Order: sequence, then structure tokens, then C-alpha cells
Amino acid sequence: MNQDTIEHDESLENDESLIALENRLGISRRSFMQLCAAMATTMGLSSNAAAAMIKAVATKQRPSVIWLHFQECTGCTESLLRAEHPTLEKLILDVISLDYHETLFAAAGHQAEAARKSAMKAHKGKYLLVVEGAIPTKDNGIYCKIGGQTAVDMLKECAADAAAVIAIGSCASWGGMPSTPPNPTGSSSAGEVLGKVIPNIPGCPPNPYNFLSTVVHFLTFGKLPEVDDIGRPKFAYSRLIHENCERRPHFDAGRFAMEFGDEGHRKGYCLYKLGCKGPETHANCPAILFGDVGNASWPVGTGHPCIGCTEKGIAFAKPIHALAELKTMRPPVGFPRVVEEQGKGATIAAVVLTAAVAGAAAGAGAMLAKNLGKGVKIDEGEEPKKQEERNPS
Ligand code: FSX
Ligand code: SF4
Ligand code: F3S
Repeated sequence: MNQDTIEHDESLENDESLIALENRLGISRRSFMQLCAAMATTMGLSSNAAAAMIKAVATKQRPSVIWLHFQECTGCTESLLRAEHPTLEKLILDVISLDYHETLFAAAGHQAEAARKSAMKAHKGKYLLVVEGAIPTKDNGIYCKIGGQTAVDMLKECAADAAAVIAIGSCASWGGMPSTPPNPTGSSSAGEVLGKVIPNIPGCPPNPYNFLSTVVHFLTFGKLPEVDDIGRPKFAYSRLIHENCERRPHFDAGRFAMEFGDEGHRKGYCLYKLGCKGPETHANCPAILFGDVGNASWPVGTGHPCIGCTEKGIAFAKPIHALAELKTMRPPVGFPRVVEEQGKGATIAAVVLTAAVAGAAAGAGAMLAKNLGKGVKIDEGEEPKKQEERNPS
């Protein structure tokens, strides 16, 4: 069974549970099946798994979810619920039974805390605990309290009887923005506070599809998807952004934007020299995009360098326009330098000289010739602009 057959599978389309789901959510069965097929594909699962996911969402009892908020901006929740596509928001709220969520709760104060306690009791050992936000640990955790309880204590109390704990967003996954050096409140990740690796979905905010796919996997198969050694689902975080980026051919050919708004930037060249952290950041942003608005709807696609928001030690730690470390590869010797001297591009003469000195490996030389032959402008070491040209006043 392939993805196309799933979307046109009449037995599924006429399944009563799917008809009920259509009525419940107000979304067509076809759209729902397409979404599940896409999620299965994103997770590298078979079409049989997609069919199982469709049935599970339509029929299984929704897992109770307790959602904690600590040091954060609520962007994680906002990104889940403000998705352009109404299907996503509806599905997330349908797939889980959200029994405690401080932002979305109508209840407040003692009532809210009572609801949390009763959900924990009623679903002991079975609920999913989702943690959004970092946890301040300095000075006995006094920098974040809810109902008089520190974030540290609340997290430990709720985690004790959870079936699984998921950290959502970079704050809960590795400290995120609140842990920006010098980290005055000792912001830590949920895993650090609990003393173990837990599944986490970093991103500031994270992509809602990665969260939804993780939860649907739990619902369908009774376990979370495979994670890497720091707890990130492999389906979403096993590859560098640089490996999937649509601007990568420009990187390989030595075509870079040197300033925001310059010719290279307008032409969609690689943003490496503007500080793009794609070469040292693991995430699937270029593959699954954001907000269901189509082509190029991700940071680099819109012309801004990736700041490495999913990666510990990159976002909020490394200067935003500092050059990324090239983790997996370096450009061939015949290409223009990617690290500039005092803001100047490599000259063609320098490139040719480098290639010649290095013995001009046949492939690199051929590529250089190809680039030059195409009339592609390689950084020619334009004179740096005068101050008054940069900042006309
Ligand atoms: Fe904000 Fe979430 Fe960033 Fe943090 O997302 S979008 S600061 S990861 O915890 O609310
Ligand atoms: Fe894309 Fe950034 Fe890599 Fe350039 S450096 S190819 S913009 S990810
Ligand atoms: Fe974050 Fe970079 Fe993706 S900034 S959203 S990891 S492109």
C-alpha cells in the first residue's frame, strides 16, 4: 500500500470511525488521511503504519496530557494553536485530552491546581507530561513559582506518575533563551532536572508537525519514536539543515549574500556569510516548512539566516552573525574562501591561485571553470562600502 493508495482507500474512506471524526472535527476524511500519510512519510514509516495511525486517531482513547509552563514565552503553545491550517490545531486538541494547560485553561488559581491533581490521580501512570519552558534551579528554584510551588518541585511531582515526559521547545529541551550566558537563574532543561534523557522537541518555537507526529506515534504504537542520544526524535533531528537547504547549490558554487539586501541576497544566494547556522544545526525545517503556507516558508527560505534555534550552544550562545562551524564538509579547494578577511570577498585571482597551489584537483578545477563559464559572479572582493553609503542619513 503506498501513500497514494491510502488517500484513495475506499474502505478507509467509508470507515464509520472516520466519518465520525469528520463530523467531530469538521475536516474532510481525505484531508485527514493525507495528513496522516504525510506524518508517516516524515517519520520514515510505511503506508501500513499510516493506515494504523489513521485508525488509532479515529478510534483510540485520547491520552490525558498535563502541560506545564515554566520559563518561556509561550511560543511553543502559540505555534501549535496558531498554525495557518485549522486542521492542525483541531487535530492536536482532538488527539490528546488536555487536562491541564495554564495558557488554555478557563480555570485559574486553586481550581486549576485542583484540576491538575485530579488528572494526575485519575490517570496515574498513564498520562503524558509535556514540559514547555526552562526550569530555574539557582537559589533553590525561587525564580519561577506556580501556586507557591517551585518549577523544580512541580516538574518532579508531575513526572513521578507520568507514562512519559516530553520536553517541547528549546527552553525545556536544553535551557533555550532563558539559559543565555551568564544564565542568571540557572535555567536548566527538564531532562537535567529529572536526571535522565527524555524525548525532546527543540526549536524556538518547535515545528508543530514534529510534536503532532511524536504524539500520534505514541497513540498508535504505545511508544515514542526512536530518539538520538540527547533525546531528539531521529525522524526530525538526524540531519543538518545545511544538508536539505534549497540554497545549498549556491554554497557549493561559492555564491553568497554578503549583506542584507545586496545583489546576492536578492538573488537568493547562500546566507552562510551572514551567519547562517544551518551547517551546525540539526532540524528538518527545510523539509517540512512552517505554517502550511507553501514554498520557502522557513527562516532561510524567507532570506534570514538560521540562528540554530534547535541546537544547544548555538542559538542564544553564539553571536547571531558569527560564522557557523562547517561540521560535515568544507568546500573544495577550488572554490572561493568561505571565511573572509575583514569583510572582503575572495578575489578571483585568489581562488585561481588557491586552486593552482593546491594542485588544482581536476574536479574542483572543472567546477571552477564551469562557474566562471556560466558568467556567475564569484565574490570579487568588492570594495567595502563607505560608512555613509551603508547608513545613509
Ligand atoms: Fe518560547 Fe516555548 Fe522559544 Fe522557549 O518555545 S518560542 S522561548 S523554545 O519554550 O515558548
Ligand atoms: Fe542554506 Fe545556510 Fe547552508 Fe547556506 S549555509 S546552504 S543558507 S543552510
Ligand atoms: Fe530554527 Fe534554524 Fe529552523 S532558526 S526554525 S532551526 S531554520
